[in-house]
Amino acid sequence: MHTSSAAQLHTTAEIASQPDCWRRAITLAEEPEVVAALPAAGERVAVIGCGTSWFMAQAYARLREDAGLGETDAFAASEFPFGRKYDRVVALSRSGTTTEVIDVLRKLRSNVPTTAVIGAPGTPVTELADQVVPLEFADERSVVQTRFATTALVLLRAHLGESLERVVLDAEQALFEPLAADLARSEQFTFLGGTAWTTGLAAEAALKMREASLSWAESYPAAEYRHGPIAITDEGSLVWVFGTPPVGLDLDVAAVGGRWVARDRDPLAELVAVHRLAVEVAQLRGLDPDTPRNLTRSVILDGTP
Ligand code: F1P
Repeated sequence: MHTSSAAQLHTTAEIASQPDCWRRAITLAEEPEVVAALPAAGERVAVIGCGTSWFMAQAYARLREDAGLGETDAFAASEFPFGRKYDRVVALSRSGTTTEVIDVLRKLRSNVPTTAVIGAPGTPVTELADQVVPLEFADERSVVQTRFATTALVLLRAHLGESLERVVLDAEQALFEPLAADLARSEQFTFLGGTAWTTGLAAEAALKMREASLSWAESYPAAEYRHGPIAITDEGSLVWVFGTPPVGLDLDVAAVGGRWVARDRDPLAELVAVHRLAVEVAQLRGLDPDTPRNLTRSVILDGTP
């Protein structure tokens, strides 16, 4: 099978463009129309998405709530609890065409204020949402999402009031630092969220490994790892933590033969390192990350008008 070199892939180019996209998002977060479209302090908010966008929703929801800005839930769009009362629903969608997201926005119309953060303007999600924050500069040709998702989360983090310049520098470092050669040869990948908001990032890291490289990849809150998942760890396992790990977990992983990775970098920048790892593992296995097996850029189900 012919595979492109990493340098020729859309996926690789999009991964490498993340620091530039993040800088644009940080600036955009200060625009008055963006500030007006995103949740105000004190609002009770639900954030929805599918796949990668759901995991970014999880990370944002926990960050917003922990910042004291209001109760914030995250849901896979397919599981939205219509019986609950929210002041605003935020939808994340790169494509703007995902059926489950469209269904929620259609049902909420005229009842709850909605905001969509999207990659592709002029799509059904932009027509259904009351307010739209377009990030078309971060849209992607790749099926496997990288930069749209992280750019949306940077925008949302900036809107929460975080200062993100160091995060961008961390991402630049994650792009240029060589990946240890043995990481890509792991047989099994476990990603852990060291702090509540990073569990969504860990889930996204595992999804990236599955989508791009067909790897056996799992994710958990870090403290849950001892409650069962440790059973699968052996000499072929990589255990990678995002954020601060529980004390002693590194020793527990080492004791069962796993390779432990924990770095003092912003967890979103660590996700960039996993993006690179996913491409590297795919290529080692003779796969083309630009044409992932069984996936499409957006899931559009039959019957979607
Ligand atoms: C998100 C998504 C991707 C997934 C797949 C289908 O869609 O679920 O995360 O990798 O390719 O689409 P979107 O609503 O963000 O466009």
